Amino acid sequence: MASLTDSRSAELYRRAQSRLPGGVNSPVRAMGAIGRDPLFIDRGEGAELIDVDGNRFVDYVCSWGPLIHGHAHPAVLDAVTAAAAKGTSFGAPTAGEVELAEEVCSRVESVEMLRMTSSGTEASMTAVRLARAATGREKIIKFAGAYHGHVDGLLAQAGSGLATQALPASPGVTKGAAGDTVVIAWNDPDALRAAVAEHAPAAIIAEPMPANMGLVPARAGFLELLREQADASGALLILDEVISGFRVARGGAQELTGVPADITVMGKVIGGGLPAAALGGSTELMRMLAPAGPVYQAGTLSGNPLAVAAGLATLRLLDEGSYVRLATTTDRLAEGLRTAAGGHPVQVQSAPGLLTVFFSEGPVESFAQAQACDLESHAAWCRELLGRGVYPPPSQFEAWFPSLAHGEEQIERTLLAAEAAFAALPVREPTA
Ligand code: KE4
Repeated sequence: MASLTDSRSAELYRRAQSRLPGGVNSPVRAMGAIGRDPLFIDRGEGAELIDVDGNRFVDYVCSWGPLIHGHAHPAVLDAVTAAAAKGTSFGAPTAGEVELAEEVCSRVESVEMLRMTSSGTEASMTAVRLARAATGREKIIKFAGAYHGHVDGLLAQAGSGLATQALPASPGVTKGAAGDTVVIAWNDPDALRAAVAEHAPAAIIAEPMPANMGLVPARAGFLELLREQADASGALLILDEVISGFRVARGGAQELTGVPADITVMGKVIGGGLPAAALGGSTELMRMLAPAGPVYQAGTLSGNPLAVAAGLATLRLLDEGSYVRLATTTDRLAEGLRTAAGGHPVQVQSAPGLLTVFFSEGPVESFAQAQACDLESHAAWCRELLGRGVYPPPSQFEAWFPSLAHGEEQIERTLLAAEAAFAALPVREPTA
């Protein structure tokens, strides 16, 4: 086992646990899913993280997606510094918010107007409220394994039978809140048709490139079926592009797949590492939001000038060449990881700017198949990677986020570490 000096992290973790639940401000950071304590980070430099003990890592979390240019990009820092020098928040409209809205609308064809929020959770919560207001209906169909933030109605898990009312997925979520949600299996056309026919929903909400059960792309024709079922039933299609937006292509998954949303949820890259998210759609639909319309929505720091500056700088650095480069880096990494795995039964599933290494004998096309992965081997492999200077997302149900700062040197280091990490694992015989 490659070891890590982590005494300062351990000391900080000890203190953190007495003041922060689980010692962290977001659960996945605690690294419980890979069987170790969290590392506390001192700074980021391009594609790399340096923790408080001075350990240096090639980073594949990159703040869970926002840092498409890597850590501390000079252009982003300059923009944020300049904005901060003018004040950090006004509670009044600014030019930057107009510019960012225009930039987003120029990229995502289905978005004619948007409302900013401070988190993806708020944006998806608002998208659901807007869909219910626009249709006068109540039910929402979502997919098992998809994550749209921690809003009560979407913290729901599949009910007992096919396409029945969902059950709370967390204590504190009421049956009432979860009961208006129907959870069905991803990539299951029959379940989708049955749920739409039975519930005539206000909306179908989906990650067009699900990355919260690990990366589990839609099977051929499935996204088109979402669009077709929404149109046929009068439901709205909400595509949650918090991860895929501005990452998999200039116009996100909708550009790559040609399947448009009625409402698009955006986040991460749009804020360049500062708190910003948004929902967008047609002018007619978005004008239902207060104060233009009756659907209430608000936020003290929505469209915050520093987050807008970071987001604008980030988006303006992203040209067509960026997406070619990010896709090439991702393909090189995915192919190299497949080779590094040797005899281990792993599936490396990838899309431009995203990949997941599933410890599975076969392709992963649903949440159930993701849950059936060899989580113990995945955890051990991640611990070995950390001991060799690579910082993977600490959960089988997350994606790797390569950035434009990941150059040949970082990829080489990653693949050497991955090969050694695989070699350090016992090869498990395929299950009968
Ligand atoms: P936030 O509320 O965390 O800004 O966004 C929620 C959200 C919405 N939609 C999608 C598709 C998302 O992936 C997320 C949040 N992503 C996780 C990582 N998979 C954030 C990391 C964390 O929870 O700490």
